[in-house]
Amino acid sequence: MNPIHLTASAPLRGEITVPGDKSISHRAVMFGALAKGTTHITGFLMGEDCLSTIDCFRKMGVQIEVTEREVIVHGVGLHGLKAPADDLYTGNSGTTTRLLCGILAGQDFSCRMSGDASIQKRPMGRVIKPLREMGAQIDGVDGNFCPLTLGGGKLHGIRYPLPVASAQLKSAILLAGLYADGETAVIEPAPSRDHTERMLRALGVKVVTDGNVITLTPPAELSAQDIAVPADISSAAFFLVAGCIVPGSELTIRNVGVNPTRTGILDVLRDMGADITMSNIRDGAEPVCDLTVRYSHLHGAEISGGIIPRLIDELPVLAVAAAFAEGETVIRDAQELKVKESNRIAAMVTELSKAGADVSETADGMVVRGGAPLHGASFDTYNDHRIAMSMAVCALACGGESTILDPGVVAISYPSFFDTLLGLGG
Ligand code: SPQ
Repeated sequence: MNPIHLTASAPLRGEITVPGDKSISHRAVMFGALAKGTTHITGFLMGEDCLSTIDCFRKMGVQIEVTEREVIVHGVGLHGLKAPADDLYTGNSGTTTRLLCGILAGQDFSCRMSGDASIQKRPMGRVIKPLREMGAQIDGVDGNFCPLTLGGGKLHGIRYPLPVASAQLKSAILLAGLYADGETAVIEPAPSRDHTERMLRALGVKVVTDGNVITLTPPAELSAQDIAVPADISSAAFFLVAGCIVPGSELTIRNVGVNPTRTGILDVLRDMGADITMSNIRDGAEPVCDLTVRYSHLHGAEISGGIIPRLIDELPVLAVAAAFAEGETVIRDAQELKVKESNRIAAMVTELSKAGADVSETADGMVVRGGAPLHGASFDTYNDHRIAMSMAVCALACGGESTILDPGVVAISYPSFFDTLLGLGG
């Protein structure tokens, strides 16, 4: 895709719906494939990452129909997956790769799995270690990187303290636990997104959360349930920040998933002085509401500790908010950002500096001294969807023209991002 040019934006106004939640879309296909019966998924995210998940399950013999309205997964049951004829390719998707490790650990066939250049740099040792303790045959390059080789094994339950607050690691262990001969428990250092637990419960699996301990009892089967995927708060985040920093803006984002393990962005933006209101709140398998944001005078904040896993993917765009906020924002305890699709700390520090922001990298985060006017620049995207969208939001409030190089990477999680922006007057 050609570079995109952006100039300082007119006020952003209107109502939008952002695409379906990426984390829930992946899990809907995975759990639908392992269930007995047919799963109809509405609101599915047609982003490249979720299409990688569909592709992997098709290669393992699962029939998946994609129509304009819904995705239909014809479940094969817990023990119905077939050995793929080719290697499984997970593209750019950490969620597909790590959750599949858990599922493949329990199969009675062997296969290889890999992804793109970014996936081959992301740490898999954190998943390999507990799965081996459960009895799985799994290895990777230097014991840590893709391509991974996975072979079946007889699994037994473990009680495992997670070294990092990671929903992918937690989910991989719980998914392997579906195939174990006893209970599996994970102990979280801080709460991470709990979609796996909620969705498995809805499919009839006994998953008990007691404080920071989550215990799964292996079921005989999962029973299929239709799934309505809410809009992704991680995608809404770009418009929440854009609404705050582009003068005169007022916009509403409809039907956003506001699971409390994902709403750290709302807490921090409000703490920074953002005018954000929730309406039309509905409680279901996942709570949803409409979010309205108005242009706000932001001030700096400290973002650290237990809130970090609740906003880990929103930190790049929060760094943009910080650059337009009066005073200092300190982000700590966010070293996990270094092992995402790119090193998101280094990427944001470099790109915000190009716009003239006063920002410095620290060992586990960054310090942003905001409030001075920023100017347009040519921004790199590091082949990372969240960096591309964060810098596009930044460009809307910079003076002069900016360029987003390689903007096509937004297709990983939000293919229509630039169309939505244009529709709002951006
Ligand atoms: O799937 P992937 O590539 O890891 O995607 C990211 C993202 O920014 O879209 C992270 F790079 O989201 C992760 C998130 O950071 C999705 C996720 C999940 O669905 O379980 C959990 C988080 O990762 P982790 O490592 O903290 O568990």
